[in-house]
Amino acid sequence: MIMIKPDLVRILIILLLTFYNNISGQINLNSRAQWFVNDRFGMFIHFGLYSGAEGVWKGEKLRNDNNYAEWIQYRNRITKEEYLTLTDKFNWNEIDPEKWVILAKNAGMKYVTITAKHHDGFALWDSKTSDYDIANYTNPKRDIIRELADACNKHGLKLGLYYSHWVDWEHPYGWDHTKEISGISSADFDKYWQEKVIPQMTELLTNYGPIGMIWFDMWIHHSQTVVTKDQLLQLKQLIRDQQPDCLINSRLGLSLEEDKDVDFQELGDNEFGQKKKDFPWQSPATVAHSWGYNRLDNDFKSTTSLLQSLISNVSLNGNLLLNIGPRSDGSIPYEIEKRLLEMGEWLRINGESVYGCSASDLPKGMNDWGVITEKKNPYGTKLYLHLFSLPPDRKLKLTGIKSTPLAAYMLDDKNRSQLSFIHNEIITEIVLPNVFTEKLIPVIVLEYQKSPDCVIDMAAQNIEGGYCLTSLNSVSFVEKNMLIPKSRGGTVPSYLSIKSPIILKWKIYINTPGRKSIDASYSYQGKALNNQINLKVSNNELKHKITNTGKTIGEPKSDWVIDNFRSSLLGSINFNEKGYYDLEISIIPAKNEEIKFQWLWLK
Ligand code: FHN
Repeated sequence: MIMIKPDLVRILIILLLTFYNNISGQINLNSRAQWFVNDRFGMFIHFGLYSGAEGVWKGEKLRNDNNYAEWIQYRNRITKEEYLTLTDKFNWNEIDPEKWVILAKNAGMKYVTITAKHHDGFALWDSKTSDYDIANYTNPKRDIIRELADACNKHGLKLGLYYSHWVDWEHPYGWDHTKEISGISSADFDKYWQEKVIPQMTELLTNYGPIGMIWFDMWIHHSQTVVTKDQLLQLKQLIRDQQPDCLINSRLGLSLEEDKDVDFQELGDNEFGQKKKDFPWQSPATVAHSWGYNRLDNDFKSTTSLLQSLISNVSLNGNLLLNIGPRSDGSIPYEIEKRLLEMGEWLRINGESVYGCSASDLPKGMNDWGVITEKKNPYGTKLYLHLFSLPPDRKLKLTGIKSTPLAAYMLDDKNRSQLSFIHNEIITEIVLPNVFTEKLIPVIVLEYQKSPDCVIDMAAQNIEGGYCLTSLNSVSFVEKNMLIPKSRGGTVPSYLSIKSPIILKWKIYINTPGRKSIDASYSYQGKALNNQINLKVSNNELKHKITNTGKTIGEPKSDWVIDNFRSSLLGSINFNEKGYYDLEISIIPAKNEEIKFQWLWLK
């Protein structure tokens, strides 16, 4: 029998991990952020005095429809003295931050970021800098940050700290938005900065062990605020000096162009990714609307849609930071806890398709049935197809991959029973099981010998086996100002505004030859009779006259008259053989009157 020395095993593991890290998909990140792009999913906690108000003050609801309960002091104009009476509402015997960490762990989250100090200026730790802290109002003294740090340590999660740096409603020289009326001198603001921000941040960075990230807030660039670039650089340097491995989010307030030394980009509240980015990024999101606990906020997103947000972000190289707002007794609203546990259940079985995954090379939305994540390892590459919708014929068509998979199976199938599939040039057609054991989002694994070759400029077949050809999946360049977004609540769809002749081209792959019909959807409000659409594919041509499409009612009984978008049959064309086809249309407005082109539909 061959004995392998433990040291050798260690070296082999390190080599393997190094190799793994080097080939992992996402580039343009520093080594500090490696864990972040691996972990993908974290918990945000908004907890503070506002949690005791629950979004209502003296019987009056929060004075803002966004339900942000943590803003109640500012919105409802509550004095500091009155606001402090909220401390009586807290049940300190019940509040146990370890329970939040356990929930995060069970939800499949890998890091926790808590509001150490939110805009109200109240510190959740025993701060030596200010008495406006939790230790001063609890007996025995509590230090939520210490307790959370210990719990994170115990359960193997990373700790992040939210710190509201330039907005502070407590300090006389911190910023609150009423100062837009009174103004504040830069000397006074700097007093706040040097007296409160720098010493408090030093406490957080030196007393609580390793901090995974400091989460700054407000999305505004410093040039539009009271805080200066120098102050932000001072703060950033403090973090780099005290905790070189700690990540800093982009809401610090320096643009990535002026200072590249920020570790990841934080998108807007509940803003999700739209396209693949190599630089690490994250969406902070809520389960309903409010961040702090608000008892009137009950518009909860479903578990499936929360999972879709997470997976879609990962499919574009992004993370999700999902928020809980504990009550003043520390409990988590059932609706939120339930969804988090269901997400955890899904991740326990399917997490392989999220953790350590990155974007595939195929563009977002190319395949309309769901999203794809990718994982490279020393033995090959796996693609994970997340099915958000199911094709009616149970045959899933993946368009855009040239390589033939070695294997296809459901991720939740321990036996890895092979799914049958046919691969045709750039379409992999997979026969789906009749019944899925996974009820929320089934995942198909496709294994490849190496990173699969992709063709990204194709218009894919959609779930119904047709092709919806728009300016977005065409290979032609179109001026940005011609792309008109949807309006009037989506009753006017997005379209391409055409006032002079234009040619649009698409590339498609036909895998089931035969006669296909082609429709076009457009709106035209003029009177000319010789507006033209000419379509060419292979050696065939179709000509169509565009006529006035009239008006319609967007919303019944609300005086909502909009331009009608009508779909017209252009004709049919025989596609004799399997293969690639170039399809082109010329749209020719007769009198430079606008034609609003929406799509072609080929099936
Ligand atoms: O004003 C805050 C808000 O209260 C909450 O903390 C969110 C979380 O992203 N950030 C700010 C608004 O963007």
